[in-house]
Amino acid sequence: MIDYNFHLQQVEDQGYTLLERVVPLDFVERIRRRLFELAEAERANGRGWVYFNGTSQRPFNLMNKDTIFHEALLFEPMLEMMERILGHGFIMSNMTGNLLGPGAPEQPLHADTLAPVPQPYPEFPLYATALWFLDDWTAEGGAIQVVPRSHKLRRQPEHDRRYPDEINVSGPKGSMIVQHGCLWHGSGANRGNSWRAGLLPHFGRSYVRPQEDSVVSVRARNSSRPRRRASGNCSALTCGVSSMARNSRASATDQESR
Ligand SMILES: O=C(O)CCC(=O)C(=O)O
Repeated sequence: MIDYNFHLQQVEDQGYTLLERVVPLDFVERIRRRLFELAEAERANGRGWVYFNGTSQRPFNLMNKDTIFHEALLFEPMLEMMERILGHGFIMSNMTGNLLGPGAPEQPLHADTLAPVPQPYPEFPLYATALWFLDDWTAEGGAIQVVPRSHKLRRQPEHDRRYPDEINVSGPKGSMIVQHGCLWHGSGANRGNSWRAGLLPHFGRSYVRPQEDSVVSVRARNSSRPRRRASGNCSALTCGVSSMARNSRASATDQESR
């Protein structure tokens, strides 16, 4: 049983919460395998977004690349947390993978509230991110670093500055961090010898600008895009994953949506 009140309180107080071993491991393995296949194919066709001196890679726009990510979008504990943080009708802003290879340096700290939003940010979150651990995340192997309670400052950190109260948030494969869109964080340096994979769905309140315009970027012929069942013609990507989830707990890949 997930204690949502506890986790929501953690997000409010600390800026993040860790849901340990919340995603079934067979689902984690399927997502991880698909992400690495996509990454390899994108490198092979020259379109891979490789960064951190070639050590790491980000497959973007995952909703357009495999329906397994539609299943991920409908993962109930994540939706429940997002609805509590962002309110009814929240939208998916983006879904990317982050594959940190051995030798990846630490990422500059930042908050996931989009740049056009003026600072100080509002007292309530406009955005929130879920980070799925597709491997064990360890301090040695590049687990995320966060500055607890920094969301209360309602601004971005200073560029390229590190802060003394920064901590690693590590945990076993299948865990998930849910974080407030104003929390300062960044991926840690990967000093290990294996990859550290993560799935990073990003969400916003119903009225904010998403990172990615899914209406345009998810091809119409990708007919299994998750739908809000109430109206039947409105994509969950833009019209509120929360109402869609409430109206149907069914998976995005069921017969109706094919
Ligand atoms: O993968 C991670 O640990 C965090 C990545 C991140 O913060 C980001 O891409 O905004």
